[in-house]
Formats: sequence, structure tokens, C-alpha cells
Amino acid sequence: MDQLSRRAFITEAARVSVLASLGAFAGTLPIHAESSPGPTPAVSASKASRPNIVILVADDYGWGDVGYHGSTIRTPNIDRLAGEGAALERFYVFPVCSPTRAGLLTGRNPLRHGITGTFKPADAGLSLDEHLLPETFRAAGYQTWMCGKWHLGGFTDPAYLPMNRGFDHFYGHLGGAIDYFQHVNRELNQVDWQRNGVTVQEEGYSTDLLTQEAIGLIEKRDPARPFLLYLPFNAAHGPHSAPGSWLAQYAGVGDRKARTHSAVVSAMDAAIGRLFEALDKQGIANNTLTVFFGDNGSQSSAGAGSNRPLRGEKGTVWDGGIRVPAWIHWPGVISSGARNETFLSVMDVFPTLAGVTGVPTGNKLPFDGRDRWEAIRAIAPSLPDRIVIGQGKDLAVLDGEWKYVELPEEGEKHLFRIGQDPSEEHDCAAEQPETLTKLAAIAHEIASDSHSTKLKGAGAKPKGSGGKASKRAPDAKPGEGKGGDRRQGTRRRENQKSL
Ligand SMILES: [Ca+2]
Repeated sequence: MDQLSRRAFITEAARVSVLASLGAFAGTLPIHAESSPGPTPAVSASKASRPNIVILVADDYGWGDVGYHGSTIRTPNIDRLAGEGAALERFYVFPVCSPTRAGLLTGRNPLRHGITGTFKPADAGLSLDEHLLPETFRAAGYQTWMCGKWHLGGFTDPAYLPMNRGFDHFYGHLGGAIDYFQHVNRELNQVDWQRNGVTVQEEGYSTDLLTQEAIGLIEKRDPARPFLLYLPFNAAHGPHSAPGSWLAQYAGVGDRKARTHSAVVSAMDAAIGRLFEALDKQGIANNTLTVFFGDNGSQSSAGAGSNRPLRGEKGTVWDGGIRVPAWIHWPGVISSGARNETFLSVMDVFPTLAGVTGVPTGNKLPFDGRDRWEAIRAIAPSLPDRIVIGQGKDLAVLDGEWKYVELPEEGEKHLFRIGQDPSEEHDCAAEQPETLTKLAAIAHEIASDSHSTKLKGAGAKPKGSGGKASKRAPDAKPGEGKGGDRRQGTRRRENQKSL
């Protein structure tokens, strides 16, 4: 029962019941009780029948930006696919891009890698001591492709490039943000668009180019072997721009930023639709397991999207920064229309995919995530598992019914019953001092972990430079240290634009 007591289980069952009765976050999907098993599980698929795997990541894509959560942004394909599969309604990521991607590809907590913010071009990249998901699947015979945004280093040392971390093929960009049409990284003032290490100058909208490349790889694949496709869109990250045809669909939206953001999201939704058409056309849709999620919440204070009714936004450890739209799709295996409230994290993806496909992992370091297949399939009731999330010095812990939030710069510690208080409005810290102390200790445990590779993670200099890890928080802008913007409390994180 996932390390949880019977009492906690009963509490959780009551919570699920309350949520269902309140219609919490009611969308178009029916509630599917966690205790109701779906079809016969296909756990540990045989080597001959291993499914293809597609991992779709939307950038800066918050809770309230998807149609099935009530958004006015039109996402018909994402809604349909979530409905055909299972919406993962308690899926947690990290507050900004790089840590979420590191957590996905390692199955380990990025705080162990020292990644508390985003990689900058001068940073080497995700520690080479880390074993990545594509390495595991390539060793098992999978074709491994990546089309999209990397954001785990590689500008200064080719050892950190995707092709040298387990991907047979890489097309896309290394940095955190590009212009959608010119593919220029404004931080570097140069084109950041490449195929397997060679910069390419191409006409086209990045969302469409990435999808076109992915479809081409699928069409030209070796049909005798399964494939792993990792497609992290730069949509809907800023600087926002979209083709005129998509902007025209939102001509009635008065605010320019909201209009463009909506068009960017809908263009991505259409691209996902085309990808699935290609899978259908190839006759492999039923043998393809797809996972979709946002990499962090929307930057709502800048007018780009919504995380409502969750509190906070991108760059914060409030749920608006870390609880994102997510679903899993595998026809005939995942129950259609399921709405799964099991607490999951991005760190669970690697061990879960390896477990369900029966692929042996090549990790030497222990996972923080776990194989959650049974919980995802609703085979066994599952309670909130312990998840530790950090951003800068801020920390959050999800454990049992509780969520602990620590904001050192503000001198604040909060405690919420997150299951029944998803908007984090009712602070229980004063009523539950022992729980607060316990979760605070858990939050800091990870910093002293013996499996840390942090000195080689974010902030580390390229090999041979002799540099040490940067003392400046990786997410901080030049000149932003102690004091300054930090004194503005929570508001400081609502105004970060270069994450
Ligand atoms: Ca992001």
C-alpha cells in the first residue's frame, strides 16, 4: 500500500470521494474511481511486442490552459487524446524547464543534480554521471529520437548533447527559448536550431518543423524495432509568436499576449493531432504508448496562460507552478475516459515506462521516482507518495495528505491539506507543528544525499576549465543576488521572464 497506513488510506479514499462529490476541477471527463480496475494489464510487455513510446512535453503549459480543464483556448486533439486515455490529474513537475527535463530523463530528483533553476549557455549540462532514459531504451533495441527543446546543456561541450546522451537522432534546439520562426536564441543572439550537432537554417514555424521531423522519422523507421520519440515542444514558451492563420482564430481576444499565447497552444494541439494521424496511417497507433504533460505552470502574471484555480505560476513551488495537465494514452490498455487522481511526478515516468515495457534499466544511481504503472492503471489504490520539489531556495514536499511549502527568502513555512485544499488557501502550519517539522526535515534531506552528482550539474563549468559550481542560483539573472528583487517576496517570482 505504498508505505501508507490503513488510516491514511481511508483518509485518501474520503478525499477522493469529496473531490468527486464536489466536482473538483470538473471538466469533460468522467471521474473514474481509482479502485476500479480497467482491462487486463499489459505489464512487462514481451520483447517482441514492446510498444513504441512517445513522450510529448508542452513548455510553460499550466493547469488552466487545456480545454478539458475549462480553458477558452481550443485544444481539441489534446482533449480527445486525454479522453481516449487517462487524464493524470495529480501530475507534478518542477517549477521551471531544466529540472523537469532532468527529472524526466534520469528518474531522479534534480535537486540531487544541483539543478535548482535553468541551465544557461555557459553551463556544461546535466551531469555525465547520470544515466538517461534513452540510453536504457536504446540498449534494449529501441530507436531513440528527440525532436525539440533540450535545455540540459551542450553549448560548451559536445559530450552533453542529446546524441551523446542516448538519442540516435536529435533535431531542435539546446537553449531555453527561441524565436518560433527565426529559431534565434536571444540570449546568444544566434540561431539555435540543429540536426545532430549541425546548425541548420530553415524556414518554418518551430512547432510544425519539430512535428514534421518526428513524422518523417516514424515513416522511415525500422519496422522491426520499436521506437522512443521524445518531442518536447518549445510551445508555449515565450517569446510567443504564431502563424497568421492561428492568430486569426483568436481575433476576438483583445489582449495581444493572451491572443498569441492561445494561438501558440492551438497550433501545438493541431501538431499533436497530425502526429497521431501519422501513427494511425502507419498502423501503429494501438501499439504506441504516449505520455503528455506540461513542463511547468504557465507564466500567468505576464498574461501568458492560466493556472487557475491553482495558486502561483511558473517559477514557484505553489501548485500553479508544479501541477500540470497530463495524460497517458495506450489504446486497449489504458481505460478510456479515466480520470486518475493518483499523485505522480515527472520522476516516475522513466521507471514506469521501463517497468511496463520490461526494459531493464541501466542506472547505477537509485531512482527517486517509482514504477507507478499499477496506480496509473488503477489496478491498486494509491495514495500520495512523497515528492520533494525545489526552485532556487524554495522547497515543497507532498507527503500523504500534506503539502509543505518553504520560502526561505520570505521566512515563510506553510502547510496545506492539498487533497481538499488544491488552491492552497488554508494554512495549517500553526495547528500542525509536528507535521511541519517533520516535512521540513524531509525537504532538506535530499541536499545531503550521498547519491548527489550536484557538483557536475547546473552551474558546473565545461570539462577542463577547473571551475566550480556557480554560487549564483542558476535561475538568477546577472546582478540578482541576495537582496534586490528578492526582498519583494513572492512577487519576485511572478516577474521572471527568462526562465
Ligand atoms: Ca518551461
